This record gives sequence, C-alpha cells and structure tokens, in this order.
Amino acid sequence: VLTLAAGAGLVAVTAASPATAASIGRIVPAPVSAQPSATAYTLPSDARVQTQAGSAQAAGVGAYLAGILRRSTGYALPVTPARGAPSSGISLLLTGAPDTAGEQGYQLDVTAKAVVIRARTPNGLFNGVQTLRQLLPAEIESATARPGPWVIPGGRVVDHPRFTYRGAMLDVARHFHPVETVKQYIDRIALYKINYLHLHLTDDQGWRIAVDGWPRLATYGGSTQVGGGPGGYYTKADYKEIVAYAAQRFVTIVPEVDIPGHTNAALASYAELNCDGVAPPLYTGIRVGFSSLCTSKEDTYTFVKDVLTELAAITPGPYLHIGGDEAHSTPAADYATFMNRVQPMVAAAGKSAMGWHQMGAPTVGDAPGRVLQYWGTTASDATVSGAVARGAKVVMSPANKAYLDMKYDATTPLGLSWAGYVEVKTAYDWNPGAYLAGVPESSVLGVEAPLWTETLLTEDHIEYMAFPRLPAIAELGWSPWSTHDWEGFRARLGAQAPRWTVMGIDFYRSSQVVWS
Ligand code: TNX
Repeated sequence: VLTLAAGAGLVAVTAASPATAASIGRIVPAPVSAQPSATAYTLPSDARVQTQAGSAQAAGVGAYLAGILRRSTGYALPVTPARGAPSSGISLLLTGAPDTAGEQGYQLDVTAKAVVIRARTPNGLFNGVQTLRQLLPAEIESATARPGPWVIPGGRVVDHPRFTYRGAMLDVARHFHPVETVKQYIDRIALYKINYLHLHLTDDQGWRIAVDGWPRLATYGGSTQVGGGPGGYYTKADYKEIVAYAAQRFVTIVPEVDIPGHTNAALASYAELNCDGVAPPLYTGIRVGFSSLCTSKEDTYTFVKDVLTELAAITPGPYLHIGGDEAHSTPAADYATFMNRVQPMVAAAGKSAMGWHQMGAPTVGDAPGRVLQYWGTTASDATVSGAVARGAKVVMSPANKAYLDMKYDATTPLGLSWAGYVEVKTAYDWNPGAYLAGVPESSVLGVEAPLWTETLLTEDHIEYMAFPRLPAIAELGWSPWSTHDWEGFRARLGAQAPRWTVMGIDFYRSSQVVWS
C-alpha cells in the first residue's frame, strides 16, 4: 500500500512485512531538512560502528548505538575507531558537520554503501543516533532478535534544535517512583531529543532525596505518599546513579526542592522549621498551598543552605530549581524576604536558580542567570513579562498545553483537569517563542512538559499520560516553526506507534492521530 503523508513525502506501508522501511523525513521531532534519495542502505550482518578516533565520548555514543542495534539484529556490531573515509557500516564522526549544526545538531547521510553521522560534539552525534533509530524499521527497538532486513531509507538529514532547553519533569514526591522507573523515563524522553529531566524531589506528601545534615527529611519525611502508601526516597548513591545514567544520554538532571510552600514533609520531619515549633503530621492528600517554611527563623535559612549545598555537590548540571509556587500560606512580603535570601544561596552553591514563575515577582531580586518556569493558563502574565524585561529567561510549560497530568478528555481515567482537558492537538498547537505577551523568543530558553503524579502510581500510568503528548512538546522545542503543521505531525506521530508497541509503551490512542 502507498500512502501520501502530508509534508512527509511518499511512504511505503505494508502491514504484514516483518520490517518495514521508514521514510527519511518521517521523524519526530521534524528535522530542519530532509532530502530523500533513491538508494536505501541495508545493514549487513558484519557491519561495524566506527567512531571518531581519539574521542572517548564518541566511542561512548557508538557503544550506546551498538547496544540498541545488537539486541534486535543479533549482529556483533563491533565498535572501532574510524580510519580513513567511511566506506561501509555506520560512522559517527566529529568532522565535516556544517556550522549550522552547532552544539546539538548533526548531519546524517544514508547512501547505498554506508551511514555517516557528522556533528561538532558527541551530543550532536547522540541526537543523530536518535534520528537513525527512527529511520530503521520499528522492530529495531525489540529487546530480542528479529529477522530484519534492516533497511534505512537513503538521503540526507541536516538538523539542529530551535531551543537549547527541551525538558520533561517527573513528580516523584506525590507518588515515589523508583530509580528504575526514572531510568526508563530517561530512555524514553531521549528518543525525542529531550535534554533536561527536572525531578520534583520534594512536596507536602514526601521528601525524596537524602540530606546528610538533616536525615529525617528522607527517613521520616519520605515515608509516605498520596493515598498513604510507603513512599520512598533516593539515597545520594541512587541520585548519582540517575545523574550518570542521564548524562550518558546527554540528559541533564534539574533537581527541584520546592520551597517555601509545598513543604509539609520537611515541617513534619523537623519541629524547629515551624514558626510555632510544633511539627505537623505527615500529609497524604492532594490539597496545595497550606504549608510554609517559617521565613522569620534563622533555622530555616540554615536548613535551606545545607540542603542546597548538599544537592549542588551531587548535581553536575547548571540549575537548582527552588520551586516557589503556590506559597499561599506565605505572606507576599515574607515570600520576597525568603527568596531574596535563598537565590544568593543558589549562586553561592555555584548554580543558577530556576523557579516556578511566581519567583518573578517584582519584589524578588533579579539573580543573574535565573530561569522562570511559566505554568499559567493565560497568554499574558505581568509577573513574567516584568521579570523578562529585567533579564530573566523563561521555560514554557503552560498548564493548559504542556501539563502531561491533565486528562486528554472527560473519559480519561487518570490525571487532573484543573487546567482543562489537553488532547494531542491542544498540546501541539501553540508557539513557545510567541506565546506569552512581552516574552520574545530570545527570552525563551525552551519548553518543558511536567508530569505531576497525584493520580499516577505506576510506569504504565506515566506512559499513558506522556505518550503521545510528550513527543508533541518535544517537537515544539526542537523543530523550526516553519515545519509546524498539525496534519503532517499527526501522520508522523502515528507512525511512531509500532515503535511504542515494540518497546512496550502503553500509550493513549487518541482519535486525533492517524495511527499506523
Ligand atoms: C499545580 S504547577 C502545581 C502542582 C500540582 C499540579 C497538578 C505547580 C507549579 N504547582 O503542585 O501538582 O498543579 O496539576
């Protein structure tokens, strides 16, 4: 059968064949440019993965690619240093990429003889590898050997991202999610070239990261979750394992400690953090806005400084997220006092502060390099445009577009709906560079898709809410606006389904998408 996919050229679709060739432009997120050619490449059983000689990181990307391909092809796929001009197999090279590739882009060439990915950085090679995966038949993602043939459509892809920050957020506080689930999520977001994972580590219902100076935060504050289950927390070794796993996939972890509100778990763990010196009980409901650190006590600042210093020491990425949202129990003047003491602590720990957009209040000083995360539901916000005028950068997560915990429609069994229903088209149809009045594209660092977990307990729940909306937000962050086209997108998105099925991703079959 031949189908014409809008904006994606001719695509051969044969339902029964074991391994169907993809089309070079039919990838998510859409590339800057894709030129098909007539000759495809078939991966031979004796193929090598050759990587830039002398680059351990390029060899690492080669090993990552070979690890994926070996499982389904059953081929040996040795990874060796590249010698001379690439003539066969798959080459990952740090030479010859166009200047436009920048720090994260790549050029991918598929000819009858070989596959060559060129980039200026190992990160660019990694992004090219994600494209290559999508050009192979869906069965390439199988964890067990499949027959092939492993045909890759011919042509050239030249690609680089629109925004440097493309994020996903996982709330591990409302329901605790173990290290293995986080690793799985990292693998899945990396498929779509997402390069930041924001971990919402603390909230009223649980404190999920060990702090040596304040051990009860994790052992007591982490001992429950929404609904009263046993909760859990990451030891520092667990956290470092997540950071390292993410780094191998060119994903930077952004840890969030949400203060001064959303702090019942901390207040329950240490009586001295409360203004009245009395620790409240642990909390397992889903109300927000009732807790606050005591902004007039020195203990509070000792606590915050210790936590941020310890967290910074195990976080190689540039950001510490300090929350700052829904501090409804903190009077505005106290909120400003608190943030004006805490923002410099982040800087002293060697990091830039990220915060939910309430941190942009005019009474809170403009810490250099700070980033506000917009989560509102309106297209203009004076707090944000005011802070941007004073130099703040913004990550866009409008709740009625980018919140993966919103129900798709009234029948969705999981999730919340306070920001409305968010179907796939709603998640896709907005322009992060021109969405908020007074926030020009030059002030937008990128996008982030938060996944709050009040109602989400398992990996299956996470998958059902993230797929297929996460790839939509990823495309908004990566693809040039000139490629934005709902008809083309829903066809390309639908073509991902066979991959998700092979990977065991339990996704939502939106009726808005043309599923392959
Ligand atoms: C609002 S968004 C919150 C979270 C909730 C979420 C549920 C934000 C900064 N705060 O505390 O989990 O809504 O959708």
